[in-house]
Amino acid sequence: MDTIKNHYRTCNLCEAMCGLEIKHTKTDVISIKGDKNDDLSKGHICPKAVALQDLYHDKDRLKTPIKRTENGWIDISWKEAFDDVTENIKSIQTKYGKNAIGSYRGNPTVHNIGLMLFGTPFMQSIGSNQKYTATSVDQLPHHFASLMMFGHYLMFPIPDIDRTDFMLIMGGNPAVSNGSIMTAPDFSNRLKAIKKRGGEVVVVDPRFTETSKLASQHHYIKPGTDAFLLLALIHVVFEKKLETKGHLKDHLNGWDTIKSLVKAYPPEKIANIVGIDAKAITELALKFATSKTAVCYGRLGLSTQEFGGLCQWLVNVLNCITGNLDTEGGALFTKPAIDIVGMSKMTRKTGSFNKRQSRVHNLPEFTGEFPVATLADEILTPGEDQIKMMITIAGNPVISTPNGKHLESALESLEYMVAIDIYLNETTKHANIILPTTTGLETSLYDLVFHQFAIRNTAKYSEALFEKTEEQRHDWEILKELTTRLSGQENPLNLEQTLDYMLQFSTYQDPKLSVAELKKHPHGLDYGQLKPQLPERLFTADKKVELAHPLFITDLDRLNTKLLQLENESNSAYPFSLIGRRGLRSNNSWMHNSKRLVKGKERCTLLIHSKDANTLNIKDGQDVTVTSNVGQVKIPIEITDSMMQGVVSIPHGWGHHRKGTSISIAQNHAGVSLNDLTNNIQLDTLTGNADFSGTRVKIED
Ligand SMILES: Nc1nc2c(c(=O)[nH]1)N[C@H]1C(S)=C(S)[C@@H](COP(=O)(O)OP(=O)(O)OC[C@H]3O[C@@H](n4cnc5c(=O)[nH]c(N)nc54)[C@H](O)[C@@H]3O)O[C@H]1N2
Ligand SMILES: Nc1nc2c(c(=O)[nH]1)N[C@H]1C(S)=C(S)[C@@H](COP(=O)(O)OP(=O)(O)OC[C@H]3O[C@@H](n4cnc5c(=O)[nH]c(N)nc54)[C@H](O)[C@@H]3O)O[C@H]1N2
Ligand code: SF4
Ligand SMILES: [Mo]
Repeated sequence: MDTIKNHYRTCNLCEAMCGLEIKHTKTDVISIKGDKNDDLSKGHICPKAVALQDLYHDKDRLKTPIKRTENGWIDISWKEAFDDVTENIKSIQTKYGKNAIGSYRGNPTVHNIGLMLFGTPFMQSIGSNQKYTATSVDQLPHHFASLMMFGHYLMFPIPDIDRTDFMLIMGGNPAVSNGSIMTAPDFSNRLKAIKKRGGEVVVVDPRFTETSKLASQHHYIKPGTDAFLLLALIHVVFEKKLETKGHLKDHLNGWDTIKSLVKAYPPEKIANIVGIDAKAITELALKFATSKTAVCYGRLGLSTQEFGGLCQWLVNVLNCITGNLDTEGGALFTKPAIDIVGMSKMTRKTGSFNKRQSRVHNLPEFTGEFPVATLADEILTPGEDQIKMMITIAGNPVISTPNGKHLESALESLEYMVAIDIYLNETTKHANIILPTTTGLETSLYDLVFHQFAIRNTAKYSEALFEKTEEQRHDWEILKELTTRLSGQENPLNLEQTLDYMLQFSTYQDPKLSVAELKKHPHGLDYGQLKPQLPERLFTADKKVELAHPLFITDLDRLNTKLLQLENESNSAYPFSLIGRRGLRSNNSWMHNSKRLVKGKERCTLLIHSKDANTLNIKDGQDVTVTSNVGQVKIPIEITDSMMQGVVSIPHGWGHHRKGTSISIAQNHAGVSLNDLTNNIQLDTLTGNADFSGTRVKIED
């Protein structure tokens, strides 16, 4: 009989970085449980981690390169695949120039150390400006606010949830998502602990969410109006003279500007706009400002709206003016073992904005990439620098970016496409060649990014559990091979050697860090709670927090125009506002091929309030047609009073009915794609981020 062993690793599926204890034989998983000795997660896991074994055994997963031919997909050798891809990159660049090659990198990139470390040199070897990632359908406004206020696009203030007395959660549902830009495994228990120690948690969301159920209070808000609420909260803080500069008193620019501009947003003026009464807004502001410590956390629902940039700025301002920026119990900056922010003192890579504009829609560059809103039109619009070839890496933009059908038709028109992915899915089916990679249990992991966003300073390296087969390649091996072929220079370092190189610069050297040292600590290393770091940590030229950057002040004009519009608007053609949601057993668009995760009752439903359902005369479970100005889907409804009236919700990441994919279980649980309704050119024009929270739709039976 095979011997049974225990393996310890970090789950790579979401940002929570849960420690796993996996009982296994040489080729099989026996059980996947939470690792009680993991310093950060202390035994917590969610159902997705258990499905890592399904991913490992999935028969639909690709193991060898495949090529699309007139007679369907055929297996080819790695050599043939690499030859084909490099020849096409070179010939397309010779014919049309460097920028004719577009790339899109998706979310799992950030959960994959190989893609993180070998992605940049690969991008450099292509040398194209046409770079896109999932950032611009996600956290771009956070980066924008950090760059403008703190001088570094990765300097995110992280809620100190284990010590705070008051947490205001806006546009995030961490009880399901397990937290984002806040690595805090077992968020639900940490939230309950706030209440247990006498604190409070308030959720502001158009849906009464799983997080709301655990909170002390919930306020429904009309989608897309959070910037007004934040301005009113700040207004009250100043009006009641509850502001404090605290330890940052000599390190703040723009204080008086903020104080005077918020005068225009008293709660009475914006109450109807946001859908929360003025008294409740005032009380919320008072509680926030008078709690010993407090923190406002705004996440995806705040970023992916028309004023995403303003929202993330105002979240930081609210924390700052109440003395909760860079303080224990407020929002703090991290200092993990591999400190990519700290290392920028050497590399000087602190982020950039608007150094150039996209060709078709004139959208601003951010830190070397363009907003994905323009990608389809960059492929479809003739002219110099038109994208003729796409490279997708760990991304499924047909499902995950607004107006997926438009992108689909754009991908069909390409001269050539290569996908580095594990599945033949809605996006990769458009490729000429798919280069499949190892994933999950077959890979090693060091979370370069999520240690940087964690509520404690930590380090952990996970070794691969199962050895890859002879035919398989790791992501980093594929990128390394392509980079060598394109640049003509071979990188002498492998994955562990590259990581070792970075560990030399670690903040913590007791014990001296190396991959070998980290392997001795399979439950991770904990360097304690976050500590205040300002002003030293700032990257702004004058070492001050920029509270009133002119770009935000100018963008307020756009917000004020919106205010007038909202005061006079009726949306009779599209009377409902559509938002998304996430499910505990779903991970963006790509984990629906696990039976364990998709079984049970239909989850891709349209949530609607009972009064709205009554008005429309529709019954629970009935199929309805939902139409926006870009598309239409048919979906069963689920009546629930957890929705705000006038707002409906479809979960993000479904829509696996498209022909020509090879994800058999997902195809049987297809659902519909939320992004067949959202509009690619509906944007937060300040940052270029997608605005899909609050898409206008009509519903018919
Ligand atoms: N309307 C709406 N749209 C949204 C959202 C929403 O809430 N509403 N959410 C947005 C957010 S937050 C995000 S992050 C994006 C996600 O957008 P994407 O990153 O484009 O989509 P994913 O669904 O994460 O797709 C990941 C792809 O990576 C592949 N993959 C998985 N593991 C690996 C691996 O180890 N190596 C490689 N090479 N490939 C791998 C999968 O097969 C899949 O094709 O979607 C965004 N889009
Ligand atoms: N189980 C699971 N976990 C995941 C993922 C997953 O797909 N499944 N995806 C991962 C990824 S890539 C990310 S980025 C994170 C995201 O993690 P979260 O930021 O927690 O994202 P969501 O769960 O989509 O929550 C967004 C919330 O915003 C609300 N909302 C929508 N519009 C508005 C608005 O205009 N104003 C306000 N105030 N609220 C609004 C929605 O109702 C929803 O409750 O989750 C990660 N974790
Ligand atoms: S919460 Fe996230 S990291 Fe933790 S087990 Fe679930 S998917 Fe993995
Ligand atoms: Mo995301």
